[in-house]
Amino acid sequence: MKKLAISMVLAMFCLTISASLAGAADKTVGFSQVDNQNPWRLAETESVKSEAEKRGYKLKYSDGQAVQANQIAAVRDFIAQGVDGIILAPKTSTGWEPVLKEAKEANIPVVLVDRDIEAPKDLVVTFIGSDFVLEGEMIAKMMIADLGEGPLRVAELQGQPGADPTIDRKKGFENIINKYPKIEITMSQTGEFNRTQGKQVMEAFLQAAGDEIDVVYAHNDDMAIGAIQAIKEAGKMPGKDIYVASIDGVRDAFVAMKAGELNICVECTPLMGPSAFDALEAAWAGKELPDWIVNEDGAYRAADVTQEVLDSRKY
Ligand code: GYE
Repeated sequence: MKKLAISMVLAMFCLTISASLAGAADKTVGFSQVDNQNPWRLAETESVKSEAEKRGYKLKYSDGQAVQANQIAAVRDFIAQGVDGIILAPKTSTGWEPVLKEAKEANIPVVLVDRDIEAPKDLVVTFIGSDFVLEGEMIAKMMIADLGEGPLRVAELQGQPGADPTIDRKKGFENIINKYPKIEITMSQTGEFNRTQGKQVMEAFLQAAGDEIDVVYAHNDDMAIGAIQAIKEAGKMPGKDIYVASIDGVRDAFVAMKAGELNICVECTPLMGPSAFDALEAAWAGKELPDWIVNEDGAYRAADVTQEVLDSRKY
């Protein structure tokens, strides 16, 4: 009797396991990525891909090559193929409503990762990402703590135009510096969130008024790393002659901080695979989620970066 009961329990247990595995294997998820132009994006792509594999989902992956129209076409394609869920890392904050309505009509839940959009909240399950206003504010506060209340002339390297982190990282930084009349942004241009363009813009800034730049504020690490190279090539010392600040926390930024060439860096995690699939699973189970799942970010100064800190970085 006892033996029979145990084997029945065992059999049921195995059935449950194989049923849930079969459930996962049956499901297909589409992931529309903005681009893969920098290590942060590569880390995010890898996080989503490896989590899909871990949980047994089929993943359809599309690289938008930094063009929003490509991403809209990819989402439409996912809908036409009848995927069970969509993970979207949207390039810009506007222009998504029509395609998101199509997904909703097809009953396909969409989870936004890393950038938020301007659209009615009921069109998406949730937005998973950092507080970009806070990141900009943290940069400004650390800069002022290090350099004082001015006069300071800041050259700003903006991210992709119209992207949520570009808008909010600028807003956050200005929220703080606007309280200090002697701190001003004297130059500001997009470097598109990549190293090559960050370097080119910084070269132009240096040529125009190299001796009048006290600070470089880059909306992401890759542009800061490009700028650091430009500063060196112009015969100046990044981190000393010009204070350099950026956001993301990729490994290369930690290397640059350890070398004293990047002064401060605010983290912004790209490791969103696990929370993105948690959100989709909640949506499939009919559970409600908050509009925004906020990722917590740390902040670092060059002096904090020991070899141990560098070795502990996950992206
Ligand atoms: O900072 C940048 C990337 O949207 C938060 O986009 C993300 C930003 C990140 O390409 O490196």
